[in-house]
Amino acid sequence: MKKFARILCVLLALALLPLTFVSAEEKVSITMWGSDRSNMPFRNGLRTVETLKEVLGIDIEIESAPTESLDEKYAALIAGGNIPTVVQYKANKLLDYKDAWIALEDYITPEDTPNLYAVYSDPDIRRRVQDSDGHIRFIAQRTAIQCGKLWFYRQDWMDKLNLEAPKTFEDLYNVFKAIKEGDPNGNGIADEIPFSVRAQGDNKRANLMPFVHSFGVEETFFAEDDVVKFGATDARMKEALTWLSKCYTEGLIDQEYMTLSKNDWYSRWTDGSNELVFMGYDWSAYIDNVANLFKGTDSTVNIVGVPPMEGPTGIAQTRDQLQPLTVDEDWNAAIFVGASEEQIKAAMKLFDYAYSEEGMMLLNFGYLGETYDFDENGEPYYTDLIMNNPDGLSAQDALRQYGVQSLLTLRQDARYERAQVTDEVNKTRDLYEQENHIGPAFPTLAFTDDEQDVIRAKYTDIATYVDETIDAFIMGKKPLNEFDAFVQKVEEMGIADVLAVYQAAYNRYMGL
Ligand SMILES: [Ca+2]
Repeated sequence: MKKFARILCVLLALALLPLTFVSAEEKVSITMWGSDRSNMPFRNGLRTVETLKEVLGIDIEIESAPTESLDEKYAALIAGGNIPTVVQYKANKLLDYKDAWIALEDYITPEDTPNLYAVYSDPDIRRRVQDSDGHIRFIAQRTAIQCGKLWFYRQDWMDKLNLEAPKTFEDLYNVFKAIKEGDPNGNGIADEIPFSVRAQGDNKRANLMPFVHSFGVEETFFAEDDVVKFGATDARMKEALTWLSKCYTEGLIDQEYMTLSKNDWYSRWTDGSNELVFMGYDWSAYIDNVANLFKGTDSTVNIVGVPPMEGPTGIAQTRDQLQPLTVDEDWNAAIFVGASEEQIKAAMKLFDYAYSEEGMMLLNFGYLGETYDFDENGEPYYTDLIMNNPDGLSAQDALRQYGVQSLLTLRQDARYERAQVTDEVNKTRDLYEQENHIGPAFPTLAFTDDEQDVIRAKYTDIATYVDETIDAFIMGKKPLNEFDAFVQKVEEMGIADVLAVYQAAYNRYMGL
């Protein structure tokens, strides 16, 4: 933070220099920093970026930050002081440096940015981007659907072993056992892996833990009757961990759930001959991705989406679903305080365009007559170039070659989500949304500097300790009769102080 104060001094000094006027003909240039992923490119030369430059009459220079160790790259960017006009990152990481970004609320107006205004004047949206002092410091991606991730399994194996669809965790345990012992892949070896997930995100067990939601808790913070609680040490977590640990130690859950890459996970489903996995949890489109792995080798395979299992009190929910704004992801855009007024306006024009109908079509569907067309009902559909890509790319990868749905802050469209996937995926997503299988998600909160100090001082160590201990419980390295000692240690480490800070931020968010 001290380093940053020095940057500000330099900026102030620069501001006092005589202004140099540019000719009216000269285009405004903005620079944008953001995460560049192999499957989600954010680079100069992307076709959508070229189109945006042309349509908006601004020069856009992208500073790609390869996605590996993005946190360190972001810290280096801030410390280096040579900060681009726009920086895209996770909301909480941006708000770690509140002074670095301009307040945007005065730039979100019906006249200048009508498309942003239409969205951000909604109080439920506004509170999701509002900082602890009431300012808006970033523009976020607007999502279109709620159901993002879900469970799916091999119905053909269920049929083969004459199993009934499980409803409860006890049923699911019994199904896992039957799969493990029933040899549905027919090789005479008990090599089946009843439940397997790939390691994902900062929390490597992100695709395993949603099982605990049906027990009524979340892994970390959640609210119950407006009281903020800590899930890891809740008595209900002990129940959930008992079930997970039983499954893991009996070999019903993948022994490598912490480390499995996407490709290794895929080859567990099938490597062309051996088929090991029964059930998984991932983004809904993975129902199709996984089914496609069997194309040409096994036509009997039938991957279906399944609702969450029912917990001890009858809850059957997953809570880690999409929010109206994805503030936890890498594409929230803030504007650097060192930007000129022209650059600020140009950046806001770009964001506003991304939220407009025209910009939304460009960034969700691409190019009319090339990547998409309209059917007789006026609904857009992707052309064969995308859906049956000649280079064998998945629909999503084919689109992203064009810079469609790349890491630009944008407004997603439900038609994009529906047009890309099979009826099975759409059916399951509808089931989750319509039959109350999506539980209340805890909001991403904005903290004051003082509150952040408490979190840094106390919660950093707690999070590390909890993280390791939960895995030790699941893997049977630590018996669950040590759960109470674990709870006590977390209390000694100061979880009550952290909860007080979360409660204060939560109350601000809720207007309590
Ligand atoms: Ca077998």
